Amino acid sequence: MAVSRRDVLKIGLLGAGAVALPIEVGIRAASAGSPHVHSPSFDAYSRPLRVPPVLSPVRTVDNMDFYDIVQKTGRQEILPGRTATVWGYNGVYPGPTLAVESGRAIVVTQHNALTQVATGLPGGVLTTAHPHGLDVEARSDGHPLSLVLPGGFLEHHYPNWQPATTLWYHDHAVDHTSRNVYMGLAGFYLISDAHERTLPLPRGRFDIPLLIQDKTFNADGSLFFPTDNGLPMRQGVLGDVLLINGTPQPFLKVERRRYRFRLLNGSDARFYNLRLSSGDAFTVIATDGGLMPHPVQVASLPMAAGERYSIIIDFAKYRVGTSIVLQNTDTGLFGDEVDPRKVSEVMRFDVVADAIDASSVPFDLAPPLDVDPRAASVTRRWEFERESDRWVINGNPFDGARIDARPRQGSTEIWEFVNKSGGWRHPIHVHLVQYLVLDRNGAPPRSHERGPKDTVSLGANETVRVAMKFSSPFTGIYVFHCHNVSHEDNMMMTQFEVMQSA
Ligand SMILES: [Cu+2]
Repeated sequence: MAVSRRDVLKIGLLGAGAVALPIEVGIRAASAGSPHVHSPSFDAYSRPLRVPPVLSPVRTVDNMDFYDIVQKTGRQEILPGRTATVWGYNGVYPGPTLAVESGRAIVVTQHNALTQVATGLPGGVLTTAHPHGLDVEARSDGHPLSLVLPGGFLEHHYPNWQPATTLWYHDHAVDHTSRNVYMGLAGFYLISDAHERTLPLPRGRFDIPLLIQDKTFNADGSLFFPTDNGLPMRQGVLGDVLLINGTPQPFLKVERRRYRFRLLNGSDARFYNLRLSSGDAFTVIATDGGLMPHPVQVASLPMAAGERYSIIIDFAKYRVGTSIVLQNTDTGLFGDEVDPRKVSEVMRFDVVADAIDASSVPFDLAPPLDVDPRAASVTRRWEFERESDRWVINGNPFDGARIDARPRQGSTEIWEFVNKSGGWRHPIHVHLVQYLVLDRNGAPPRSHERGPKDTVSLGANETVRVAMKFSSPFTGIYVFHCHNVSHEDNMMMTQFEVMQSA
C-alpha cells in the first residue's frame, strides 16, 4: 500500500483516532481510461422525472425517529436501455429523502457495505456521511477524516432545530468526496415546520425536489469517473449528461398552476445559470438555509455546486400543450471541454391540464437570519488560490492537524472570501452555520442571495463578505472548503474549531 505525500499531509498528525488509510489504492485501480470519453447519445425528454422516495424510520422511541441506511452498490438504468452500477444510500441513486419536522430529532445509522467484494476496489471504499447545512454536533457532521471502514457503521444524531429548509446529505471522505458523490452517494434532507405550513405555498405533489448533476457514461451505460493518473481531477469533473434526480433530461407533466421546485446543484464542479425557454421570470423563495424574508423575481438563476434554491414557477400563463425547457446558459466554464449543446437543456415541463390553484406567494415569508454584522468581533480573510498541483486556502493545503480559526460560541464574525485563482470559481461552504451574504466586490449581494446561506459562489476575482453567528450549542472541529469537490479533494479545505464562550 502506497501513501502519497498529500495523504501524509492530511492524516499525518491526526493522533490516536487515526486509522491507517488505504487511501489511494482503490482509485488507482479505477484510473484506466482517458478523460475525453463521450457519453453515448440518447433521446432527451424520453423519461419522466422521478422523485426520490421518502425514507421511513425503522423505529420511534421517545419522539425520536431512528433510520437505517446502508451504503451499497446497486444496478440502475440511468441512460435509457443501459445499466450502471452506482454506490448509493440503500443502493439507489439519488438516495432516499430524509424528511423531518423541525424540532424533532432523528438518529441515522449509516452502514458502509461498500466492501472490496462489492466495489472491486482493493480495501473497499471508506465513507463519511455529511448532512450539508445542518446545525449538528461535530461527531455526526461527517468530518472528512471521520471515516467508516467497509463493514462498519456510525450513528449520526441530528437535532433538526432549524427552520424549514432544503438540505442534502452526501459523502465527504477525505481525498475521495468527488468520486463517492459522483458514484451516487447523495440525497435530499428536508426540514418542514409549522410556520411554513401557514404559508399558502404549493405543497404536496406540487413541491418537488430537483437534484441537478452532470455525469459521463461509458458506451455500456456505466458511469465514467475520470482521474488524473489515479488522483482526483484537479480542476473538477465535468460530465456531458445532465441528470435530474438521476434521470437524464427528463420531462415533467405539469398543470396550469404554481409549483415549488427545490433546486440542488449536486454537481462536482459545474455551475449553472438556469432560465426558462419562454423567457419568463420565476420567483425565488428560499436559499440554502430556508425561506428568504421576501420573494424575488429573477429572469435567470446562477447556481454553484452545493447551493439550494426554492423557486416558484407559475404555469397558469401557458396554454395546455405548451412545453417549457429549463435551460442552462452557463456553458462557458473555465476548463470545460464538454460540447455546450449537451449541457444547455436541463429538463422540460409539459403543460397538460387546467387546474384550480389556491396557492400564492406572500410578500412576507420568514424573519431574516438572526445575524447582525455590526456585532461582529472578528473579521477573517480567506484567500483561495491555485498552486501548480493543488488548491490552497491562505497558502495552506488541507491538514487534519491544523486549525485555522477558533471562533467563540455565541460570537458573530465576518469572513471575507477572496478569489485569487485567476479565472476559476469556487463555491465556499462553511459547515455548522448559516450566514448572510454582505457584499460582493463591495456591491450588494444578488437579489436571490438575500436569505440564509451555507454555500456562496465566489466568482473570478471576486471578494465576497459574509457574516455568521456561532449560535449553535455545539463546540468542536468542523471543516470549511470549496464545494467544487475535486478542488476539495485537491486540498482546498481547512478546519475551524468552535470554542466555548469565555
Ligand atoms: Cu474551488
